[in-house]
Amino acid sequence: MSDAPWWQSSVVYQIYPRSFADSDGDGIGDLPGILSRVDYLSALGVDVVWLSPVYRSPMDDNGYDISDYSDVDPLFGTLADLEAVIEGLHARGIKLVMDLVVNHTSDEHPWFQESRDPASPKRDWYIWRPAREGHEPGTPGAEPTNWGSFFSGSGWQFDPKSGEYYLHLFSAKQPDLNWENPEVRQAVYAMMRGWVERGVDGFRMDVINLISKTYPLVDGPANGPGGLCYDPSMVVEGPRLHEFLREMNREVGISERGLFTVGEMVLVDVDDARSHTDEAAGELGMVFTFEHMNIDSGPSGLKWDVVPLSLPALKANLAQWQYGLADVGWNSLYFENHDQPRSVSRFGDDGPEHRVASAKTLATTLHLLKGTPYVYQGQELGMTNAGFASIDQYDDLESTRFYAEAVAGGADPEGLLGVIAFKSRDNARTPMQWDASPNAGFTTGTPWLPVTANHVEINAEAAIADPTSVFHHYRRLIELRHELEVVRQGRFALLLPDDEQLFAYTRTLDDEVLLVVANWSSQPAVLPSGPDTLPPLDGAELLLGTHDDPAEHLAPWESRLYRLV
Ligand code: TEU
Repeated sequence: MSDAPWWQSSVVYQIYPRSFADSDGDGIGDLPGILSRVDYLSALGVDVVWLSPVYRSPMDDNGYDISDYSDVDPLFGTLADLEAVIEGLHARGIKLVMDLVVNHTSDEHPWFQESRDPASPKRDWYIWRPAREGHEPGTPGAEPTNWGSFFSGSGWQFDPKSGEYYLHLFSAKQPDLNWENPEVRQAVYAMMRGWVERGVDGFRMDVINLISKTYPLVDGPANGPGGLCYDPSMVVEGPRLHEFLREMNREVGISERGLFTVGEMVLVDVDDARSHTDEAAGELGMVFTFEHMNIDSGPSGLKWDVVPLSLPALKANLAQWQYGLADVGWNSLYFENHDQPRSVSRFGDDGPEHRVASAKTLATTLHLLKGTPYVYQGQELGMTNAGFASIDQYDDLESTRFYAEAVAGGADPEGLLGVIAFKSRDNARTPMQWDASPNAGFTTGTPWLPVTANHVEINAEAAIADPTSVFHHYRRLIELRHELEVVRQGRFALLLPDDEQLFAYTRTLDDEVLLVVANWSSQPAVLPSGPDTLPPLDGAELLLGTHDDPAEHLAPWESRLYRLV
């Protein structure tokens, strides 16, 4: 065993509490629901649970708009319920990581309410600006800059109470905190220390590379709808980001206490990631990149501009991160979360013939890379996209606002619905499929988002009972990471970079070499042999495969893990 930090040997399971398990029949998942399922997590074998926000919130963005950082929202239960979840997980050797959303608060947070008064000592806790010079405050075009919000429309909201605008990079109910103000930073660190004292093992930090803004705030290129600037490079990686992250690490004792941290970072590249996750920097354990999530986006880079996935491009990107963080820093590994569609529908083949094999092969490919893998609830079952056909079925503000704005701009509603059905965040937010009963065992009431009809077949109960299920494949991959140092720390090398069907790579530690070959297509694939292809397989030991009786060819979506001799 190396002396690497504990989280480098871990697999994380993300719970989106609203959609995981409902104990009281109100149709919304809650903490007692999570507690009732901890044995399931233990059976899967994960080491860490990342809990999306359960704090008090008006739920404009399902809890990513927080009005009280130190309490649990009654929708999800009580502080005592959260403590019971922490105990239940710890008793099974599973750690708990909380979501930390501190780029912004809710507009209903008392800090913001106070801040609306220009005479308040909290005025400077948020980012207030007067109207653009020569413009009447509150009139079209008077916003202080042309920045668009990530959720459509302007990133500025006029507050008639004080006649000024506040910045909100997300919804108007998510005002950005002013991290230049040391009182803001100290309030955040004190809150984090409070959670650590309650037994929390770390933090997933929401859009943390947006906290340092580049001043003065100025107009950017008008490259978006309505002449707004949709150029996130204006707002990421500001000049004081490293300083703030180091200060946070010190003040909360992140490195000192061995806490788990992952920073969600919009537009982060490998060099930035290395600088933030270099142990010597004293900042973060790892970051979430978005780069591989944008490979099926067109030249605009916008998520709704969908193009077919290029496998060589995806491989090149993942390899770049593997190589870039090989010696310094650490990777997070994910294909899904609560903001992304289901990977089996997006990158795999979710039809009846290939769903199981493709879900397993995506898992094989991801979990045998070097880094910390993340499983998003239901991914281990091969849950699919929601298949909504009408805009009324969607709940997520990102999807509904994009639709409204695009329809107003003259876009074809049918075309929009197709794109939204493919990419909407609600695809990941449909209720967890526990069993074949009418509400999938998620709730006894009416679920807040429709249960996917395929739960009759795709559910945890059926998966646990079937040794060939996607669930058991994940369980085995997690076990392999725990068993083999080469999976945890081995050096990565990409093979067949230009192959349109095969994803192949090796992992090497001392004289142990693992080979992963995965057919990322719904057609059979020939295993190439000869120079510059795959290493010889003579005598190789098959450690894990998706299919029985492996043949010379790979079946559609077949993947194999070999130990070479
Ligand atoms: O997401 C950050 C983010 O950039 C998203 O808006 C992302 O661009 C979008 O979801 C892709 O579809 C984080 C949280 O993960 C997300 O749930 C929140 O809505 C957002 O921050 C605001 O807190």
